[in-house]
Amino acid sequence: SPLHPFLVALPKCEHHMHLEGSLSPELLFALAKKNNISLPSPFPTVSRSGPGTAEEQDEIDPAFASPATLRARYAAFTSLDDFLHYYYIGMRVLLTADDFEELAYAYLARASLEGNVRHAEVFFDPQAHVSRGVTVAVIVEGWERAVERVEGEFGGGKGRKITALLVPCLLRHLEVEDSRGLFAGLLAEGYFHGEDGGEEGPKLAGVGLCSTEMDRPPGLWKEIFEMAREAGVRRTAHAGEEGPAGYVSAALDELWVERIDHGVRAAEDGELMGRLAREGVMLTVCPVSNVRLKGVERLEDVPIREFLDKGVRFSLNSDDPAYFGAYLQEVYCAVEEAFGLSVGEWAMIARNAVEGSWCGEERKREIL
Ligand code: ES4
Ligand code: ZN
Repeated sequence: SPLHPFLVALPKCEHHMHLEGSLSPELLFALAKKNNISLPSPFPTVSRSGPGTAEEQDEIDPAFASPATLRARYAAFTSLDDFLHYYYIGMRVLLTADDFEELAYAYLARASLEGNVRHAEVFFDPQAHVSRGVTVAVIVEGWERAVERVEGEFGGGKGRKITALLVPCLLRHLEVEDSRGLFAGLLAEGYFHGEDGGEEGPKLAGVGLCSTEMDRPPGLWKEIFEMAREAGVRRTAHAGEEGPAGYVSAALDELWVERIDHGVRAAEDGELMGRLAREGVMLTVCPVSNVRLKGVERLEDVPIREFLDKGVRFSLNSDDPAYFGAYLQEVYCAVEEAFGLSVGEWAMIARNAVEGSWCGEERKREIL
């Protein structure tokens, strides 16, 4: 596209990238080896006493033969849950603060150098780590070392190239009580920023909700998000990815979220589209993710045109770049390829992404 140099130079903000979703197959295998973590065997179990148990059979997966076979399997995801199966296996290799530092540094450096990403808000899944004995303190330690290194290397102070915030997501496939315990603990330990933004002091910029969507309506997390609202903790939730438009409304009405992650199925409801436009709710759309998880057949089927025409604000995001094969710069290019947007439309998309960020107003002015 003739717009390619312009799209690379656009200062970008990313709001929807799961740290664990930036784990490349190569780093996954390297950390499994370093940490002595067993992955599903690529070979059928041969047992003298007959076939293995159901559990053993579950741990046979030819995709784990090599990084290349794993990447090939990622290219054939059939649904959100099919992806999540691999995503949760992959993150088992993350144990130490060093591991999280390496993971976060690789993402932030690439975002800055390849995509001119100026501000990144990165999700992680505390429950999936705490359940393995890896504490939030360990993850935050690794994260902060990565952010410090990136800020040091890519320009510190006022004109620094990239700022980054960390946002825990509660996991929808687990019992609500599990979310409550985790969230109440983080709140009591003073992990959260207030709504005024800023990067100093407390470690976490808000709270999100992700994982399996079908049959797990947002309202189940109402009391927990009420705790967040009362404590002045910013809120967002995945909704309308596989689930119906009604889940987007429910996230707004029952969780008081400021943003909606994905939200693409909102386009099926004209009234809801009007509300999103009126209230200025930003959708963090992940078009390549939607294609790879079969929410839509082709990128052209993501309702980008509808959002633009109806004045629904959105940012473009990579979601799980190592699993879906596209980092943010590639997502921008893929969207341009599919929709052929104008320079004015791209400038507005990038500006809305800055305005919808959870950094302070001062930082927004620096990026704009
Ligand atoms: C996710 Cl694509 C997607 N949807 C919901 N939850 C997630 N966690 C990581 N990626
Ligand atoms: Zn996501």
